[in-house]
Amino acid sequence: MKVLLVAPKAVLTGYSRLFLETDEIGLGLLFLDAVCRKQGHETKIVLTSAAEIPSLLQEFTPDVAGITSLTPTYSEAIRIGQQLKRENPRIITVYGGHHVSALPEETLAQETVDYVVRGEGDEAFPLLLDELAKGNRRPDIPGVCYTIDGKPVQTHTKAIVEDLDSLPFIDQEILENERVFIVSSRGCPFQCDFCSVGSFYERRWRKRSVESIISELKYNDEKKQRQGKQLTWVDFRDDNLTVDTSRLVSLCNEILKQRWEFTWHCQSRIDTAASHPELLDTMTASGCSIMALGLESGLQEVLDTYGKGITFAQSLEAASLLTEKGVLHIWYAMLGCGNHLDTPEMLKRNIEAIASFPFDLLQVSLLTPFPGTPVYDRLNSQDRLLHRNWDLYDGLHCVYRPEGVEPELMDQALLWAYRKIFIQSGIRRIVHTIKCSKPFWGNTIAPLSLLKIAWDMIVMKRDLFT
Ligand code: B12
Ligand code: SF4
Repeated sequence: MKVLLVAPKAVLTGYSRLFLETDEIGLGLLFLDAVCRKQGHETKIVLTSAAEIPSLLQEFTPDVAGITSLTPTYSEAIRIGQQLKRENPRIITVYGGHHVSALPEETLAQETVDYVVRGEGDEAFPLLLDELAKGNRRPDIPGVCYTIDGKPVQTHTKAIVEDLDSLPFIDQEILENERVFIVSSRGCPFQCDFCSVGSFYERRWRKRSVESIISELKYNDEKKQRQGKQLTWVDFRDDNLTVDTSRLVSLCNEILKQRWEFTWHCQSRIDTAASHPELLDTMTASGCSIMALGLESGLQEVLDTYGKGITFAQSLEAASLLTEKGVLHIWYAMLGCGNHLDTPEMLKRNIEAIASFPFDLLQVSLLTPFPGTPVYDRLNSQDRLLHRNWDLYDGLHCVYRPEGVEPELMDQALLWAYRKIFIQSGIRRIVHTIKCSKPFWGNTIAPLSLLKIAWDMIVMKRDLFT
């Protein structure tokens, strides 16, 4: 079959230009591309918008379109499906990703959605293609949902891959990126209030063997060498690379044995980063140079309501340990908690605590209730979601009714936080941030947007909380 794999471009509003210009074809589609090609299907992957569909169909006429989306790209994903059907009603549309997995019924209610795959598509999608090729439009495959006489079926099932080592390697060249991306494990054993990873994977953390990871690295290294290039940067896209510390030590030792010269980058939880200095030594010896971690909040009482099981003191400890070991540390923090702690006083204290935190790089967002998360279920059942304009569920707009402040104040507080963190902290912090962001220049940072937000921060002089 001819399969078009589509990543929708985000609709950019306000400050989303700063972050979402990092639009990229997610690895999920690359996995689908690899399994489809292994089955003998012809594929084409695109990052596109609904407006570009007519010209795209002149080059490639698919039998099936597999469309991915996150919450902020869901509406565009639907528009893309509508445009595809308008151009050629015979194209079968299949949707997947975090948002539609959490809301399969709502997605199937759209006339132009033929199938929703809940969970991981690596096995379910090729099975669906096989059945469609045989003319079976109502297959019985876990995770594959559709409607019969307008009623959604199979929506309680989910596809989870048991053996990650069985999946083919992805084609990294599609991304045209200096980095090589590796997913060495999937899922997360935790369930934080704000995060859709725990529920999407049903809290099932699965790992690949060290042999499988090393052979994927070798495969990419050799490919680069044949092209006269070098493997310089490996980006582990696991949600938490340090879940199984003994596997990680074996992986680091194998990387060392191969005498590779690349540096690598991962995400972790502060409790592992802060409590295992010897693990950090092994990681840095094998090339770990950047680590991203969730600070989440500067206030312990807020952290306690997020259910992550971490403390602000642990984050401070982790930051100083990482600095000592020479690892660049990137942190993610949020404003808002969707409960009684959303007050002007708490917002102010949170911003002050985050601003005084010794980060190398930092991204602050507003708490966003993504479907599938406990905070979404809570706010939805309390009827406190302001709207379902998914384009604005991007971490930069307040989309729920906080208990103690106006939503508009939350929106302004985000800009105020950046002002406090960068402008008021003085020139040393700005210089440090610019220096630390160097590895990402030209990669994920949009310079014009950065100038725009910097300008807005400079002109925003009024203290929101006085
Ligand atoms: C790497 C990453 C990024 C990268 C790349 C994004 C991308 N498009 O994948 C960057 C930095 C750009 C990014 C940005 C953002 N991200 Co992000 N990101 C991740 C992260 C850590 C890993 C993604 C990944 O590679 N997964 C591994 C692959 C294999 O899994 P997958 O993509 O989900 O695909 C599988 C299934 O979903 C399914 N599937 C997916 N699509 C399809 C399609 C079909 C047809 C089928 C059949 C199946 C299928 O099968 C795939 C194979 O198993 C995830 C956390 C996570 N574990 O998913 C957060 C995550 C996806 N990000 C999230 C968010 C919120 C964002 C931002 C909004 C943050 C911000 N404010 O800047 C932006 C939005 C960007 C955009 N334009 O939409 C949320 C999404 C929640 C939601 N419901 O939308 C997540 C889940 C994190 C979280 N803690 O909740 N992100
Ligand atoms: S925030 Fe991190 S630890 Fe918590 S559920 Fe998400 S991935 Fe797991």
